[in-house]
Amino acid sequence: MFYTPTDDSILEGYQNAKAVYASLGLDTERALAQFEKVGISIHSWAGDDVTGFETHEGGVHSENTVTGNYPGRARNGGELRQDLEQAMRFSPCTHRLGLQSMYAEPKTQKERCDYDVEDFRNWIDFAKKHHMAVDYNVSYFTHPMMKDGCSLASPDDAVRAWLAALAVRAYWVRAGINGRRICEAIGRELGCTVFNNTWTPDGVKDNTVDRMGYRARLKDSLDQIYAEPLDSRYLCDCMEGKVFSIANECFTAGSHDFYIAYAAKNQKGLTIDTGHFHPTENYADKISAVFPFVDGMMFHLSRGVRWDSDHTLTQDEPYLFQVFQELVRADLLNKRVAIGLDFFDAQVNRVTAWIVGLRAAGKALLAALLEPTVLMREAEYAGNLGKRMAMLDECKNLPLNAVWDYLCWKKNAGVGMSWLDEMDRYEREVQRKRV
Ligand code: RNT
Ligand code: ZN
Repeated sequence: MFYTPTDDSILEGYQNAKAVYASLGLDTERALAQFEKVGISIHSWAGDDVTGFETHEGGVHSENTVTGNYPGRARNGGELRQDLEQAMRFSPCTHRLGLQSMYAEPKTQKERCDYDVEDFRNWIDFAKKHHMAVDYNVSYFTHPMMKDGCSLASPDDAVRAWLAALAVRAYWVRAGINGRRICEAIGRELGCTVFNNTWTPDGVKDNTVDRMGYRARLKDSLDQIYAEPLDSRYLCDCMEGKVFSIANECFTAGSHDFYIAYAAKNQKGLTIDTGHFHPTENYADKISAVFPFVDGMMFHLSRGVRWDSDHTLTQDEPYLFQVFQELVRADLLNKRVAIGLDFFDAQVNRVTAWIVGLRAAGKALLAALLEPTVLMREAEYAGNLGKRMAMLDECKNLPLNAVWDYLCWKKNAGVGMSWLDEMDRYEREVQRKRV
C-alpha cells in the first residue's frame, strides 16, 4: 500500500506553496482556475494498441509499430471506454477525447471511407457524459486499402474493383472528406471545436527518384479533402508531419516542411508530435515561428527515444515543459490550440500509461501557469541576463508538487502514488479477465 498524505498535511503544504508563489506575484488559485480551462486529449488508440474495431479478412499490416503483449488490451468500444474512465479517475486534468475513425461502431458493417457521425454515437454519448470535447483523426493506416504503405500520396490511381470500386487515393480522399463532416457534426452537437488531425505514413523505404510526384499527389488529395467549406467554429483541420517512420526511412511525403508550407498557404492548422523531430530539435521553438501564420496548432505529446516516437509521455520528455511555457508566455492557451497525448507501448499496463502521460502533461501545464514570467521578462529587457538565467533555474525547484497534490486531492484524482493500488485492483479484476 502506498502512503496517502493526510488532508492536513496536503493543505498545509499548499498554504506554504501559495505564499511562496505569492511572493513572486503569482496567484495559485488563479493558476488552478486557468488549469481547468485547458483540455488534454486522451488518445483512445493506446487502449487497444492502435488496432481499431474493424475486422479485415486475414488481418492487415499496421503502420504504427506497437511492441509487447501486456494482458488486458481493450477489445471493443465498451472496454475501451471503461479503460478511459479508469484513467480519467486519476488525472486532475480537464479531458478531451482523442478519436480515430478506426473506432467507429456502425450498426452494419461499412467501409472506413463511408463513416458518418452516427457511427460514433456511442463516443458522442461518452463525451457528453464526461463533458469532454473531442479530437478526431481519420486513420490513414492499418487497412487493406493502404498500398505499399501509402494512402493520400499513393501512385495507385487505378480502380481496384474488389473494394468499393475506388482507386486507393480516391478511397482515402473520400475518407478524408467524410472525416471533416464527422468532425463538424460532432463539434456542432457538443459545442466545441474538433481538431481534425491528418497523419499519413506515406513514404518510401529506400531512395525515391520521384519526391515531387509523391508530394504533388499528397497536395492534390488534401486540396480535394479541404475543398468543402465547413464551419470553423466546430472544426480545425491540422496536419502532422514526421521526420521519418519505420519503413519510410528515406522519404516521408508528409514532412514538416511540406505541412508547414501547406498550412500557411491554405490557412490550415499544424500538429506538432513531440516524438517526430530530430532528437536535439527543439519543437517548442516552433510555436512562435509557426502559430502566427497558420489556422491553429495541435500537439501530440509523446516521448521520443532514439528513433522511436511513441514512448509513454513522462516528465523526462526534453521539451515538454517548454511547450507549455511557450503556450503560456505567448498567451496561446485556449486560442485555437489543442493538446493531446499520443503514445503506445504494449509492454506496460495501457491505463497506467495514460495516467502517467496525463499527469506528466498536467504537471507541465501547472508549472507553466506558475512561472513568474513577468519578472523574468523584466530582467530580460533590462539586460540583466544573469538574473533571467538564475530565475529560470530556481523556478525548477519551486514547490509545484504541493500545488499539484492539493489539486489532485481537491479533484479526488489520487495524491502521490496512491492511485497505483487502485490500478493493481483494476488490472487484476478487470483487465486480466479479458481473455
Ligand atoms: C504516428 C502519428 C499519429 C499516430 C496516430 C495513431 O507517428 O504520431 O499521430 O500516432 O494517429
Ligand atoms: Zn502523433
